Amino acid sequence: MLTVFSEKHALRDAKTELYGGELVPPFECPVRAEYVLEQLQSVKLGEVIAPQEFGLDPISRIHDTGFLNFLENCWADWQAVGYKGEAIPTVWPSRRMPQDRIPNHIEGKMGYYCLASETSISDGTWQAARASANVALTAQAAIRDGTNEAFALCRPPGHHAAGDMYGGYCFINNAAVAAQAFIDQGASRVAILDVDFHHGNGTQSIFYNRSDVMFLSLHGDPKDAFPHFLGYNDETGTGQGEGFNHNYPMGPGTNFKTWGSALDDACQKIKAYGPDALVISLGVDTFEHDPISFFKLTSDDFTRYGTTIGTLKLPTLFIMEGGYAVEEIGVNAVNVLQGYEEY
Ligand code: Q9C
Ligand code: ZN
Repeated sequence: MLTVFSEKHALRDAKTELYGGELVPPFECPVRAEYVLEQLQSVKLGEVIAPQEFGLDPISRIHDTGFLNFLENCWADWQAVGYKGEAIPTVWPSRRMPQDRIPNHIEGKMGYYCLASETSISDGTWQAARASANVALTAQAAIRDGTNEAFALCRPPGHHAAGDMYGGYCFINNAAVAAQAFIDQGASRVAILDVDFHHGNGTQSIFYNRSDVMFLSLHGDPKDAFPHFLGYNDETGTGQGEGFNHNYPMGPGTNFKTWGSALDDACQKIKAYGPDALVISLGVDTFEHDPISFFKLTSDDFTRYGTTIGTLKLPTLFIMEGGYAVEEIGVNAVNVLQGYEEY
């Protein structure tokens, strides 16, 4: 399988994550991508190429211009105020406050454009996020040009990022940008299957009123898991999009028996939808030893479900999302890709 990878992922190297009231080293760290790269090279999965530059146009199809300008300038603006630490918001437009005023001060801007404050912004974040989107778009272009499957080794991840909000370690929604590129190049329908442990709130919100992109997500029940405020199974889409959003929230301790049944159901819906392309938001934080998640998938389960995805026989773009058991992240991610190829 073709892999796209950018060394520039390493520019995303924040020193802090707000976790349990402490500032800790981020779970979403550069070594994650290095371990996945090492593993796919050691099993000789296939060619690894660097991304092309696509510019902001395909990103602007998904993200608000004000939001992208904010991301680009956030770190400079934060430093200009004289703050010493990494950029973390402290205030939000919460209930009974207007949702449409954008403050001038960086402190207010951060709250306007942020959905969760664990994710610090620092030097290089924007550059790495741009490179990550280029990785997704390069893999997407390979599929458009006739390659059946490709792996975008994206970092930072993307599925929590909405049209105008970052958070959950995500800045640009790589899966959404790639799905939109398929549509813009003539695809009638695209399905996005999100198997990351966390609900893909950003992707869901981006396509919620559309029927040309179906979104399906298997994830920890938001009653108990991040992002806590989206991902319930009664969220089925609105307007034209009604019936094109499918959530499978599952509780603590969920094993492959339960998770695999949800995947089978999702695959039936994808088959019935008949998409021209399938985008997989591939997070491997469903792993039994993941430090911030509560599913119980084993390394072998990743191979098994890769094969299930392969049985759909669709042009498939895998996009790296989460996974924080860093020692095993390479094996688990590459197992999915090898399982897919086994079919
Ligand atoms: N107690 C992705 O996997 N905080 N993002 C979780 C757990 C945020 C995960 C706190 C998790 C974000 C791409
Ligand atoms: Zn996740």
